[in-house]
Amino acid sequence: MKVALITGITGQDGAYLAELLLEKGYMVHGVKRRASLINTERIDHLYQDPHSDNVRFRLHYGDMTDSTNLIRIIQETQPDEIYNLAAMSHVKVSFDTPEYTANADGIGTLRLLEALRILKLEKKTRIYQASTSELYGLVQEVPQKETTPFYPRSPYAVAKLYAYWITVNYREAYGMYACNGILFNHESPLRGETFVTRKITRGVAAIALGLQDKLYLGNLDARRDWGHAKDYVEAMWRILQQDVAEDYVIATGITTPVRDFVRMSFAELGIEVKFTGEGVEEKGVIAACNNEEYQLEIGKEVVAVDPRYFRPTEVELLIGDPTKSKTKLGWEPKYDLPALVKEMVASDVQLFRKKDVTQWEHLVG
Ligand code: NDP
Ligand code: GDR
Repeated sequence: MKVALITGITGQDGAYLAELLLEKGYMVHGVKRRASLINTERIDHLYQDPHSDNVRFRLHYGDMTDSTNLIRIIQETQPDEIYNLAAMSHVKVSFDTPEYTANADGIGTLRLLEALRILKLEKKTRIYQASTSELYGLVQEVPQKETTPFYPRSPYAVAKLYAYWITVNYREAYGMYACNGILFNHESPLRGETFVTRKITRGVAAIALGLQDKLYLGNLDARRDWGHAKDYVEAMWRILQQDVAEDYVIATGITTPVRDFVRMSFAELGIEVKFTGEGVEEKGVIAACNNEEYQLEIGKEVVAVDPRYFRPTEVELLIGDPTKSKTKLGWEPKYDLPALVKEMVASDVQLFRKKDVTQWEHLVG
């Protein structure tokens, strides 16, 4: 039985990847942080009673900022594959916590690589590093591919740049099977509520159900290449199954402005939203509502711009070229953007129907 260790198992990708690896027959170990509230909601359905036989899913307390802890977990679990998904992953928040972000996202990756050397596992254990399209930052070339120069635009992206290169360096210096997946934005119903897609689908569901008045957003012009997390974790696994360790771009090749994601999400519920005005004055108003269930007045303002959500330096355009991953990994996404939007909106409508959400402002980011 193959053994995998996933850092960041409680996150969006960690949950989908754990599910995939369990389906493939792996023993899955995950690193989770101690938190004052339970933070395993995304993986609770995978929990197995440790007292039962043939347990294939185990969690270990740990943190990317704690070397000795990482060494001990790796020593205990002796993984064939490590997927390093743990990170302070919010670009805007990284401007508020730049030093911590560098420590967890940048040096954290070094800690894992060094742990493998210390434990003499550099030839046994394959390691996947969660690199990101944020490395491309200020546009140098489109579509962005493996050879496109990097120009990071946030403390998060700079930390991930270090992680990218230290992964390449350990591969070249010590012959380790260490790879970067340069993944473009990927979303799902499990996406954190403060990333723009989930913020939109939650907001749209809450507005339609009369639980929220308006959705406040930042830069509506930003364009992203959005895929589904379920497709992207399949690519992570494939990256570690090759004969030769290499880095890959994972993307759909289609880019869409944030504004269109808003339109598509409302349209999913039969609500047409029109945008008027420019810059911070831009607003989204109800132009039509073809669903009798939602009592929305024509002309009602449901989207507004709040400069609080602007970033000091922005990444305006991301569009990936997945040719290498399609050719060499045989990877092909199953979801397109309309299917993703459909699933996310339906899931949020269902969530709001199930529970009363009153405290909501603290989630908006
Ligand atoms: P999430 O933010 O959903 O999950 C991040 C995970 O990392 C959580 O499990 C979190 O734990 C954990 N974590 C954060 N800090 C630490 C730490 N110091 N020590 C241990 N664990 C920590 O991210 P995603 O699942 O969306 O992304 C997975 C990885 O892929 C991240 O590294 C991200 O930067 C990268 N990435 C994501 C993309 C995307 O579009 N989703 C695109 C490209 C790269 P907790 O639950 O306790 O907060
Ligand atoms: P991103 O994702 O920064 O691309 O990083 P996010 O969804 O946060 O932003 C995408 C774009 O939308 C614009 N935007 C807003 N963003 C947020 N969060 N909230 C808003 O209200 C809002 N309004 C407009 C942003 O300015 C941006 O241009 C994600 C993370 O998952 C990273 O970890 C990962 O590396 C990259 O994707 C690829």
